[in-house]
Amino acid sequence: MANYIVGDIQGCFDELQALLKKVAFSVDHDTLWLAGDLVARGPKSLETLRFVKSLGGSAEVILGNHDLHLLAVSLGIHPVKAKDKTANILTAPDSEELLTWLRQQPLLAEHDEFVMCHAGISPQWDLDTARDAAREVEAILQSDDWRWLIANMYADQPNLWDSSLTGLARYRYIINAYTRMRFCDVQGHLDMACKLPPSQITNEQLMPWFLVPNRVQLEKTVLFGHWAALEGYQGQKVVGLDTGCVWGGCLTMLRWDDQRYFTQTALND
Ligand SMILES: [Mn+2]
Repeated sequence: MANYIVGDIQGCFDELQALLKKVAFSVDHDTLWLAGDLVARGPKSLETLRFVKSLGGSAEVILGNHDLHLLAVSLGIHPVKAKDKTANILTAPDSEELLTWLRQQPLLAEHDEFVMCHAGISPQWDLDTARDAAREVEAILQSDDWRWLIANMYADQPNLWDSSLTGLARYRYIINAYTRMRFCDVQGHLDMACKLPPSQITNEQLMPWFLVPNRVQLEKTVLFGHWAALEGYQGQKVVGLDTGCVWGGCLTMLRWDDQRYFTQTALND
């Protein structure tokens, strides 16, 4: 009965399988937690989606920016890019089934001791606010209005949470915080432009979201992916798990129950 958490897979299906083998993952007894971005850029996004869906209740999956982008591409809102290597998902016989399953996945998943999301938790949110925010957007993605939201989600503003935000402005902030956030300024405004590792930041006004001075302290550990340039991060109740497998790094898996890490270096395809 172990909980295994893995960062961004992005189609690195063979590396995921190698990790599961390494730990002798049991579909009947263990739970696999995946921190979003199952698809894009790596070689086997279709295989990854099919496999994770087949795990049913043994997998806890949350949505990343690439997962939402795939939904946008499926609607024709954005063109299919060859470099994403996701075109075969859209033409697969089970495409509809896979994409419907994907948009049923949450933005925030929860264990007694940790929460998991793709980019992070807004520094302005306590856990109750984070939960409510996730549930608001998830309800739309799971409804017939999902096309409207996906078509209109792309915008960098508003970049600061205000509980009085309504409609699209509110949803955009929630989606950006959960799936795209990396740096914030000292007041907690999200900065969507900078993708550098923190060590290369010369602008002292920017800091990783989890180091914003007045960030609300959460009672559970936050597990997140998305930020390959961090090359993994272990801070005070904050753990980054994206170690850039798709960029030639490795896939990282944390076994929560004994806090042991397992890694699989990128395999040549
Ligand atoms: Mn991402």
